[in-house]
Amino acid sequence: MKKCIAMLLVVLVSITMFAGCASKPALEPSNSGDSQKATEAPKASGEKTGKTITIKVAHGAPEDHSSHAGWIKFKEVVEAESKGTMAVEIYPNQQLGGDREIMEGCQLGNITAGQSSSAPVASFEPSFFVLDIPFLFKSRQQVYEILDGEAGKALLKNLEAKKLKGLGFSENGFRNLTTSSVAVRKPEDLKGMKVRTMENAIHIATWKLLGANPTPIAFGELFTALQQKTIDGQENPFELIYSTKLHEVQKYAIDTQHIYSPLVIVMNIDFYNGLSEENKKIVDKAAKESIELQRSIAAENEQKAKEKIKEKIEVIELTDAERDAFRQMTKPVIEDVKAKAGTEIVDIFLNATK
Ligand code: TK8
Repeated sequence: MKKCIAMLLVVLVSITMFAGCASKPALEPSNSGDSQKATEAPKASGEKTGKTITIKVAHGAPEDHSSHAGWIKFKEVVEAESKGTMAVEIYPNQQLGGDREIMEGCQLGNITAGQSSSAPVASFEPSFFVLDIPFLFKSRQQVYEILDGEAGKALLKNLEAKKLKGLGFSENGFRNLTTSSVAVRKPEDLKGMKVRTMENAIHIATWKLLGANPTPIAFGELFTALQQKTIDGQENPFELIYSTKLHEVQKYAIDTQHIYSPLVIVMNIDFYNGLSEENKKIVDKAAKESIELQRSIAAENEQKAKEKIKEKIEVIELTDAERDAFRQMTKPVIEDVKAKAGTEIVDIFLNATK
């Protein structure tokens, strides 16, 4: 009889254990290397969950976008260099919200680290509006030199008063217009066009100057808005357009290259300051190597994505003269940028990009 009860207990325990493993957690970190259920993120100030410090990362791009590869690299370096005393969980593809929610989560500490295009960051720290000056940067090399130099470091430093440790800038890329019905070649073609913008006053002002009707919509709602034709067009780098299939609900892509979008890499500042000096160095190293890798993949993917988009829709390649017409028409927005970001940071960036 005792033997039967013991056997029954063993069977019961194994069923319970199997059921526990098989249940899909509501939110599963991507490529986290374990199926650990998404737990409440550790509070800021480097709280330790048992022996391991967990860094909960969020980003808004799909897993086949270069920014995800960047965060995988971040995870690899942190976990290897810390010999497992720090672990990174990655939540991609807007699982924890869009750019604004990710920034807010990092400020509060319920997300440890994440990324946002720089445009939404300007709502948290207005000096970032300087990055929304149309046609500011001439090339990637110029972007990296400036953002990795004193000017970029000054912007990141400004985030600290907003509870965010700026770890660096990775790459969203040069932004291009797509439209549902108009083969845009000159600003006049934009008259009255409902162009989706990010929630950023300078982007809105820029498209108004071009004669469009700018409509700020969260990135997560963009595909549906285009599909349902509640808006006529949008603008994003080719890699992101392709990886989120936006081109499949558009008719034209135009290589306006009108603004370069960096991705701002941040961490909750109390969490960062709560780390040991050694672990801070590991996070800094992981961020640097992650950004280097991500930028190289993003540069490669831009051309590949453009070719893939060409297979589905017409890609209009503007001549320098055609692109310059857009540049000239957007020049007045510089006054709005100075009013919001401050003349000092604007002058620094204008001098650096001459
Ligand atoms: C993705 C966003 C996107 C941005 C936008 O999370 O909203 O258009 O360019 O890349 O960061």
